[in-house]
Amino acid sequence: MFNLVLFGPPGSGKGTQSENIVTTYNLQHISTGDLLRDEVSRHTPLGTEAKKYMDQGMLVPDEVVIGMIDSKIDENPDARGFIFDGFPRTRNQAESLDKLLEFKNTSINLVLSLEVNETDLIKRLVLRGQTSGRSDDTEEVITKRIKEYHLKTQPVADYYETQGKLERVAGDNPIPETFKLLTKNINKYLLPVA
Ligand code: B4P
Repeated sequence: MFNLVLFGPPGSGKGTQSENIVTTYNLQHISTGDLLRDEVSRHTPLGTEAKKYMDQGMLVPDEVVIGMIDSKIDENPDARGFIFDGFPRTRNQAESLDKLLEFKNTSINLVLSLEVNETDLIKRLVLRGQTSGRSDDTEEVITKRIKEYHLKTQPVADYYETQGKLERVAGDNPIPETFKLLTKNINKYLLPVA
């Protein structure tokens, strides 16, 4: 089994690149952002709780997100591997993921960190906000999300760097070029199927 974490600030292209990686390598995609938005749109108790944090640009509490990941892995016992998109976002989430995977006799193989400057991140997300209808894609909330990223999520990169699993990839090129850079790293571990 091959498990990949796609890491980076809001708007760095994690969701965008995951779509291509999933088809190229036949991996199971787990996006905590998508899972949370699905809960919000179905007005579940979890979604109602999560929305309060998301609308303010804050991270949803760890227990909520970790529980979702656990069930998603169990739903896909025959997966070739998983791509974790937008998770882990705190050191606590990263440690919990390691324990969870160890219990399932597997582990994280590679962490690809998409590096994009802050001006481009804001531009991309404001642009997406014009059509996405996402309540967290306004300039005010985006600024808070980036702050939250620096405070709570960036330490996750150090956590994986210490384990020798982190590779930094330039994320400010056009989408196909960024994809090529990502595949260069993944191909060292896994052959494409498409
Ligand atoms: P996410 O859904 O993970 O969203 P994101 O940070 O906006 O996204 P991403 O990096 O995937 O950007 P994308 O490809 O879409 O999180 C949303 C919220 O959910 C969080 O703020 C938090 O509240 C909550 N949450 C999620 N996971 C959590 C966790 N683990 N713990 C706690 N809370 C959690 O790209 C953005 C835009 O840029 C798109 O419009 C795209 O077309 C464009 N783009 C992409 N690549 C480009 C490129 N190379 N050039 C130009 N534009 C590009």
